Amino acid sequence: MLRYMTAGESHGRSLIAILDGVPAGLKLDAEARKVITRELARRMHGYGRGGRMSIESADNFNILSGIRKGVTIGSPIGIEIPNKDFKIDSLPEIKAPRPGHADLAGMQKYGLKEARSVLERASARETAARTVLGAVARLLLREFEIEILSHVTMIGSSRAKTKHLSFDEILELSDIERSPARCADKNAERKMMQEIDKAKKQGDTLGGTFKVIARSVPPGLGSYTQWDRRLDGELARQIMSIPAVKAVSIGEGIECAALKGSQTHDAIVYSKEEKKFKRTSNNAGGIEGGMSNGEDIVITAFMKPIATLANPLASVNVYDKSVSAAEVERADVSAVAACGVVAEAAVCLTLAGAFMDKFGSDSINETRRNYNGYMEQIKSM
Ligand code: EPS
Repeated sequence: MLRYMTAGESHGRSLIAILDGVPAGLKLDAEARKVITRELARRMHGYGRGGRMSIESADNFNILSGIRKGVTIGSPIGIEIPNKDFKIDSLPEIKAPRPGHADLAGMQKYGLKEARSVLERASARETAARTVLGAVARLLLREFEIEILSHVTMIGSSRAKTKHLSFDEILELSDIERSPARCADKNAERKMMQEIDKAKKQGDTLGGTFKVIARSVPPGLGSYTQWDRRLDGELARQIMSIPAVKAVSIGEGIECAALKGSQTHDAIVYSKEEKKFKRTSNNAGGIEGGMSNGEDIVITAFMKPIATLANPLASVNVYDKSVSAAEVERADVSAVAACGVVAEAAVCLTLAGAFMDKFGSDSINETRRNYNGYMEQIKSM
C-alpha cells in the first residue's frame, strides 16, 4: 500500500513529505534528484504565476530518509523542502477572510481569532510537497514504461482545439515544457495570455481546465469488487483534493451523460500481431468498471479562479464585524498550468499505488517479476 502525508505552512520553516510503501531497489540518486528538481520547476512555471515563484528554487529539497547509497530500502521516504520565504511569525493577521478560500470556515473550525493560521496551511504552497512525492512515484512508474503528461485546454474563456489529441499527438504538436501556458494550441495560448494580462490589470483571477494523460498503463489496476478500490474514484479523490479543483471528468466523462450508449462505449477488437485486446475509440478514458483497461487514461480537471483577488470582494472584519474588503495576499492571476503539473503528481501517486497493490511493493525485482508474469498471462488469454 502506497500512502503519503504532507506537513508544513506556506511561510513556515519547511514543507515535509512522507511516502510510505515504495519498494526497495528504486534508484533515488543524482539522476533521480534531477527528475524531482524538474517536477518542482515545472510546478513553478506558467504564465500568470505570482511573485513567490521567483523567491523559491526548484532544487531546494533534502531527501532525509528511506534511501541508502542512492537506492530505496523499503522504509518510508521523507523529503524536506525548506521555505526560503520563512517568516510565518512576522506576518500580519488576516482580519477580513477572503471569499472562496478556507479562511472563514477554517477559523470557525479551529477556534482561531483570525485567518493567518488557516491560510498558511491551506495555501497551495502545500502542492510543492505533493509534487516531490509525485516525482518519486513517476520514477517508480517509469520502471514499467508508464508515462504521464498534462496540457492546458482552457484558461478563462480561451479554449484550445486539442481536446481529442492523444499522448503522442500532444508531444508531436508542441513542446509543452517550453510553452508559457502549457498549451499545445498556440493560437489559443496567445488568447489565454491576453486574458491573463487583462485579468491582472483588473485585479481579477482566472480558472480553466487541463487534461492529464497516462500512457502504457496495464489493464487491471483498481478493482470493481469493492467501492473503495475503484481506480476512477481514487483518481477523482486525489485530483479533487488539489486546491481550487472543482470537478474531475474521466474520458468523455460529463459529456457522455448527453449521449446514447452506442455513441459512448468503445468497441473491442483484437490485434493478433500484438496479442492484445484494443478499443476503436477511448471515450471511457482508459477506465471501465473501476479498472484500467489498457488504453490511455485521460482525465480532465476543472479549476476555479484563485480566491485571492487584488481587487477584493466584500468581507467582514472579524473583530468588530464592520464591512471590509477581503484581505489581499500575494497570489497568482492564473495557476491552471501549475495545477496540471500537480495533478500529474496526483495521478502518478494514484497509479503507483494501484500498481503496487496489484504487483507487490516490497522489492522492485519482485514487483517486476509479478508484472512480467501478469503481462504474459494476459497475452496467453
Ligand atoms: C503558492 C504559494 C503561495 C501563493 C499561491 C501558490 O505563496 P505566497 O502566499 O507566499 O505568495 O503564491 O497560493 C495561493 C494563491 C493560494 O491562494 O493558496 C505555491 O507555491 O504554489
